[in-house]
Amino acid sequence: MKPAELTQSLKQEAKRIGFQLMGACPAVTPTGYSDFLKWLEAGYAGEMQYLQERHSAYEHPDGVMPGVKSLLMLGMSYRTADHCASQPGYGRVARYAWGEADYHDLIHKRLKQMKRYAAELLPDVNVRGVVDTAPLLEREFAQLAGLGWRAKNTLLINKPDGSFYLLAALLLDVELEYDQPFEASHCGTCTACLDACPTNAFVGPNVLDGSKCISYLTIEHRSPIPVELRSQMQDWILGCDVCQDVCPWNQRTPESPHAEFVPIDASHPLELRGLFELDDDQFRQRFRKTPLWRPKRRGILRNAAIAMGNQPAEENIDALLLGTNDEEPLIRGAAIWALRQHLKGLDGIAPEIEQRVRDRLRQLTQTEADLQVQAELDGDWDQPNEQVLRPEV
Ligand code: B12
Ligand code: SF4
Ligand code: SF4
Repeated sequence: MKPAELTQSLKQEAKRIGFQLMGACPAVTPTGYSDFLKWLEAGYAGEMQYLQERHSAYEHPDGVMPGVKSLLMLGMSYRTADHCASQPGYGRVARYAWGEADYHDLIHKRLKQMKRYAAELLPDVNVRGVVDTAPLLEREFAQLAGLGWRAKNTLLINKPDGSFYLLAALLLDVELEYDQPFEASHCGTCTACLDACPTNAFVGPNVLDGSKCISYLTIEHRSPIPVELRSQMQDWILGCDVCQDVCPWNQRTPESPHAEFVPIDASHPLELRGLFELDDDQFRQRFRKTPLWRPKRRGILRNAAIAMGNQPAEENIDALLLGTNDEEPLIRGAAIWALRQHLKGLDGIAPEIEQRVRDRLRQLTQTEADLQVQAELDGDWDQPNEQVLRPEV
């Protein structure tokens, strides 16, 4: 089968099974590889060791599949509804995670279909489908395959359909008919994404300090969130959409045809207080198949406490007090921080409730054994005459 005919058939099949963007490019060393190494060197990957550990595999797609000659780059649209206004006790979840299913499962299922289809066309072909986790700069290959440009917010934007697309790649050991790379940038003089980022995570246009991005902090970062970034995280508890929501190219993007991305009420936004009542098993049962499973119970409850600390309300306090009792130190620490934010930020808090909070914090200074959690109790509690007793450790 000739490359042009094969490519055409593969693209048609990809469209039929639910991808909206498709383009082909050769398997080459990505031009951004040396910048990728600089990016790692600068520490912008934070705790994402998996990027550093496989840095040499990014040099060429044969680090993902030996013998690869071509890539069919694919995009799946996930835009459905819009974000709801935030309110105390609720946390915002990034759009890609609103539905019931994890997009990796959705896409993998279709990549397997593509693999079977390619084998029907060419029985000896070697094919591998990847999404997200392989050492491949997906946005760079998507640009090479003509799907759009890498924008100032570092994401791939399609003209005219915007950036609410998830990317995937089908690697093949045969030649395809290649699309023209997308050479132009359509960001122009706009800097809306750079200006709007809540944590100031952009070092400059096209360069993101991943370790400051809310998406990283809420999903990938496993330790306590750096204190200086907590207030800036607003009410995001999984991912962040700010640098895409403000983008002019995303104002009229088509709706995703995939029902799996339509928000289930519970995640749009997510009610936070009830989460503190779920034990490990209950949490697993509720979230195991959803994108909220990735940070696990400890990550989601840490994020929930921080979101509540950023929007103080008397009704949060019982849940946060429960959090200070949790077996998981990460959750106890975040709940303590959030309660302290309530003491600072809640006007007109009922005196008996304030007393309960202070009593609990004081009690914890006597009993808390974990050093990181103890550190959350350090310092004054914004009460000039407060006597905080520290245990002798
Ligand atoms: C690690 C990762 C992250 C990290 C780092 C993000 C990043 N921008 O790299 C974190 C956790 C922060 C993240 C967040 C998000 N992610 Co993410 N992420 C990835 C992943 C797995 C790897 C990306 C990677 O290799 N980054 C490494 C850096 C080096 O890449 P880079 O930004 O392109 O870096 C270039 C520039 O810095 C540049 N550069 C130019 N000049 C200079 C100069 C210097 C000195 C330096 C240092 C660099 C430099 O060169 C570098 C190489 O090209 C990809 C999937 C994949 N395998 O590609 C998904 C992916 C990029 N993520 C995706 C999404 C959807 C998101 C979020 C929107 C999720 C959310 N809603 O919360 C946010 C968006 C944040 C943002 N503005 O980027 C999609 C993007 C789809 C699209 N349309 O572009 C991808 C492709 C996943 C997928 N399969 O669809 N993500
Ligand atoms: S996802 Fe949010 S925190 Fe991350 S770069 Fe974009 S605006 Fe900033
Ligand atoms: S907001 Fe403006 S600068 Fe940022 S990606 Fe969109 S067009 Fe480019």
